[in-house]
Amino acid sequence: MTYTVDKARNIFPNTLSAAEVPATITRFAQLSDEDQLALIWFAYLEMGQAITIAAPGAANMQFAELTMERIKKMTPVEQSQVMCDLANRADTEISRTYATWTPNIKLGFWYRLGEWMEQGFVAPIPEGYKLSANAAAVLQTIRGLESGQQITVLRNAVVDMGYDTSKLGSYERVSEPVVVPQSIGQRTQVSIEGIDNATVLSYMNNLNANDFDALIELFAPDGALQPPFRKPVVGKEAVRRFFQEECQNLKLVPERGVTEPAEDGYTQVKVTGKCQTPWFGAAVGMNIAWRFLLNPDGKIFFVAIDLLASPKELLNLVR
Ligand code: 45D
Repeated sequence: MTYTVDKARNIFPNTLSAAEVPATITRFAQLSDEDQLALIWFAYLEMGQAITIAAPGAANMQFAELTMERIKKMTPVEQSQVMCDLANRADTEISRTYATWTPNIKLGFWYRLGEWMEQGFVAPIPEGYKLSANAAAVLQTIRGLESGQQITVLRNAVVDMGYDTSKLGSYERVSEPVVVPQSIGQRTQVSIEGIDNATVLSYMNNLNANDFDALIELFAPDGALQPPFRKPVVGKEAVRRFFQEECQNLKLVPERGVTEPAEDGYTQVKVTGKCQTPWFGAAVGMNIAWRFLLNPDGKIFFVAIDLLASPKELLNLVR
């Protein structure tokens, strides 16, 4: 039997991902809208003391601008309502607009709102707001996570807000412009202890160079990519769109790996290392595993990206 995506998801089953992250998101989603907003505010303030977040570029912000200006002109009560509606996933015009944005636009929107809340242009979280016992417990859990896991919880909370896209019918996705790939002379090449597989090395180098055209050619037509805590994105066109929408300016720092034959002439490769997001740069190194399944032509049939449970997992290369 040849591989299916479902079967491929189980390669290297001993890989331990950070299960605390989806568990925390589930608990977060059960809180009231006010508790959710206050909790993120407190978590964000606390994290901001240890790590600095990069300001979003103008190119990312242009799409949120109209909505932001509209919010700025509202009364404080209306502003708070808009934020609660987003957390509630209510059916409002702003919640619908928000739902069409890619994750980076959503994050940029909240980044600016946070600044405006601090500066007094947008209604702040009331001083002395007291979290419910459940919300306080979720905040306590977040405090105990490593920084890569903390920012993943925050990102997921932001991505999940707004109206449900599956209820939108047909709509146009709003994403940032695609950056120009790095020029050949500026590119760096990764080296991975234990790995000389050309497809895997090219995957890392092309992603680091934002060269999504070359990157997508490494995939089989029915190839799939599974981001952390998400379902696989299946098929070359969908994977290409995912790269353009969510993978600009990432920095992959793979460290070591293993290669071994799999069934039917396929090859499986596990690599572990770090990954940086442009939002936090080198200040947050997320511990990552890449689990590749290459078809007999050396094309990527499947790759899963896992956020690892702990740094110890970086050394776990057993099958
Ligand atoms: O509600 O090989 C306020 C793939 C309070 C691709 C706020 C990858 C109110 C293939 C503070 C205002 C992508 C899968 C909110 C590799 C309120 C591949 C604001 C992996 C919300 C390696 C909150 C990439 C704010 C990875 C502004 C793992 C929060 C990338 C901002 C991971 C949070 C990237 C931010 C992550 C979080 C980025 C900016 C986890 C960013 C997280």
